Amino acid sequence: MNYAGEIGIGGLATSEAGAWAIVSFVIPALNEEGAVGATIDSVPRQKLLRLGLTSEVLVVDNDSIDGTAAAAVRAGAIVLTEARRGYGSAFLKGLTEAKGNTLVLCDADGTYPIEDAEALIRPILEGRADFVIGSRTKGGIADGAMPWHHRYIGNPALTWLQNRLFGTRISDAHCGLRAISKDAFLALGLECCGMEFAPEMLIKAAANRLRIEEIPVRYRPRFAGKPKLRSFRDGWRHLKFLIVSFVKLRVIPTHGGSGPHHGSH
Ligand SMILES: Nc1nc2c(ncn2[C@@H]2O[C@H](COP(=O)(O)OP(=O)(O)O)[C@@H](O)[C@H]2O)c(=O)[nH]1
Ligand SMILES: [Mg+2]
Repeated sequence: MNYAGEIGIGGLATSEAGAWAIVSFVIPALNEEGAVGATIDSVPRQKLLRLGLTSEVLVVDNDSIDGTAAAAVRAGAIVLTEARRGYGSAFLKGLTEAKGNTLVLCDADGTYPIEDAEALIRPILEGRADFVIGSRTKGGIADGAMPWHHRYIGNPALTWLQNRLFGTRISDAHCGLRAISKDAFLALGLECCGMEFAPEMLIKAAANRLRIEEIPVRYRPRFAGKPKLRSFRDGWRHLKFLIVSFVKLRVIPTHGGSGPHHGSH
């Protein structure tokens, strides 16, 4: 869907159906009481409104034992509860419920510059891309934001393998700041409930020949709280997922049978 011609006419952006274009921010949160409020506050809702875009913020909680949900409501988000545990389940719930034609995926920990969301969604709004992923490798990583073994070993190695196996050309496969059109999200048929959701999205985006664009994003230390992903367990799961997906795509092509290819950027 292309909103380019619709933005800037009297400041209004309308969808093909005549409704206002909506951007949905979907934020999974597990015990993020100390960071979720400030993360929601940094969503540039007024700035988007000036561009004619209305927005909603959906926080998806599944098993927090702290005051995450209350903090999110106080900051003005809609809080959804997902019974199935997991990072992927939370995203699947939020992205499915989202009303927006453009969906932004972000952590609840303050690490991503969600205040710059306009740059992230612009390629989709202008009809140039279906899926936009941030790159912390290109945008810069502040001291203390990422453990050295993620920065110099795990992330580069898994990103290299992702590109090698699936023909993507990205520089930061683990970046959690992403945007996708609702239509493209629905076309992918994502189903992973755990952390494999992140590579599944990339693999299926390539297999479905989505137009993928990468933009540099800065990465900073968490506002508060602890990381939920565990380096070695999740790194290993990610590696297994890439290999199993590669084998499956080669043997049983899915979603139009396109298989791995060299995506356009
Ligand atoms: N609802 C929900 N959110 C989760 C779950 N696991 C992780 N998250 C959230 O997903 C985001 C990414 O996790 P995070 O700990 O920041 O991982 P890191 O960025 O790789 O260190 C954060 O906002 C977490 O609170 C989960 O099982 N359920
Ligand atoms: Mg995080």
